[in-house]
Parts: sequence; structure tokens; C-alpha cells
Amino acid sequence: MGILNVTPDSFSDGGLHAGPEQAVRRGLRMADEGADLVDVGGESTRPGAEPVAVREELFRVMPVVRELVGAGVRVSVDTTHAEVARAAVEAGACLVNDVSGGLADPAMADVVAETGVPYVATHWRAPSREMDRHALYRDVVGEVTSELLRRVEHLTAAGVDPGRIVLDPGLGFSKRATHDWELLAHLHTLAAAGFPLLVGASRKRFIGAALGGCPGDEGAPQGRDAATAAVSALAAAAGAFCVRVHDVRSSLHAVCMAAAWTGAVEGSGEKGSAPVWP
Ligand code: PMM
Repeated sequence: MGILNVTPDSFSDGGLHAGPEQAVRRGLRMADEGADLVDVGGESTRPGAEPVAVREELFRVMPVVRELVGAGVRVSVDTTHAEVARAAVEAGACLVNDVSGGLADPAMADVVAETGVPYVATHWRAPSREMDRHALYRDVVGEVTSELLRRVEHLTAAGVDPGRIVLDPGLGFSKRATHDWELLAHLHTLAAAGFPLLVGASRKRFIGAALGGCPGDEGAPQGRDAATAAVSALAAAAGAFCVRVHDVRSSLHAVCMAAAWTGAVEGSGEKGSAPVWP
């Protein structure tokens, strides 16, 4: 999944795609590079970010969603707002990626149930401006797993098909670097819940923290793509179904290596084919 933030203030690519034309060009390039999905988002979720009005979010994302869908690209919409999710799906988006797992907007579960598209429920505790205050855990893996399963209960009670739910540990959302690493190291525990897993590690703070001090690291998020690719490979080998990344090529190649490696271990003779969206 390639990240396309149409925002002025995302932590890594904010302001890069100021107009819809630039954003569409970037989305087409990610699809050419092998992204199975291009994830269009109009609201920054970096810690401390202010919420964006639905009208503004629609204004940012809809022209990009329409153009990319028209060009045959599979688009997901990264939003916590039910109204934006509905509009994007009506325009052809094939997945709703909600970093709040339905907690930010009570209408989200109904929209997902009605539209029937796959839905990514991410572990989330609070809006961006206060998320860091909620990074308190006794057992981060157990608490994230049980809080996500509560979201699944809520979604299925609203009529969402459990076969269309993807879970995401929400790296960086109300988490410190040690929490993020612990979740990655125990991805198999979350996978045991039986849902496909999406991992959104790309260029995040915990990667910067682990890279700090490595020769060649200059500290900027844009310099973290090789490190992100390493995490993508490890996540894929641990059973992740999808990785959400800024640099598609490096992570796709890394995931292909993980597929070849795991295929050889399992004796299936797999040669590193790219994963395919069902
Ligand atoms: N992270 C961000 C935004 N959307 N969606 C999912 N499913 N998982 C994530 O971890 C996630 C996300 C924030 O990062 P960005 O500013 O690079 O988009």
C-alpha cells in the first residue's frame, strides 16, 4: 500500500503534493512501481495535529480519488470520517483505512457495513493532539489485541462482514518506540486472532530512534526508506498481509525477498512473487 497524503502537514510527505495534479502523478507512479493499493488521505495524524473539517477533507481527497480510480488504480481512503469514507467508496475506492478503528466517528461502522468494502481497523486511543498522553500500557501486546478485538465486536454488531476486516497495531498511535518494537516482535500473537494484518511502520519515529547513531543517518524521516524496507520484510515474514509505505519500490523488493525466503523454508519453491490484493 503506497501512502499518498494530500495534506499540508503530514510528518514525512506533508505539503509535497500541494495540488491534485501532483498528487495524482505521485499516485500513478506508486501504482507503476507495484503498489497494490494507493492510500489517499486528507488529514494528518501526526502527534499534535489539529483535526480537519469534513468539507476540507473532501475537497482535498475527492479529486485525487476520482482521477486515480478513473486511471484504473486501486485506491483506499485513509479517513476517520464516515462521510469521507462513503464519498470515496461511491467514487470507486475499494477499501476504507480508518486509523481510529471506528472510534472517531460513530457512523463509520454503518457506512462500512452498508458499502461492504474491506476495512482496516487500526489500534487507536485518542485524537492526534492528545494521543501521546495515552501511551500507557502494562502489557502492550495483550492490551492492543484485546482493544482491537473489541472494535471487531462493535463492527460485526453493526453488520460488517468479519471476513472483510483487516487489523493494524497502530504503530506510533498512542505508543512509544518501545511499544512499537514490542508489537512488531509479537506480530504473530496479533495474527493468531485470525484477521489479516496491516503494518504501517514507514519512516515513523520508532524507526528513527533505532537508526539514531547508525553511520549515514541524518535524522530526517525521508532518509528512513531502507530501514523501513527491512521492517517491511520482517513484518511480511511474520505474517503481515500488507505494509503501508512511502517508498513502494524498496518495500516491495524487500517483501519479495521475504516471500522467497519463507517459501524456501516451507519448501514451496516460491520465487518471490509479489503479494496480490484478493
Ligand atoms: N499511519 C498513518 C496514517 N495512516 N493507516 C494505517 N492503517 N496504519 C498506520 O500505521 C497509519 C495509517 C500516519 O503516518 P503517515 O503520516 O505517514 O501517513
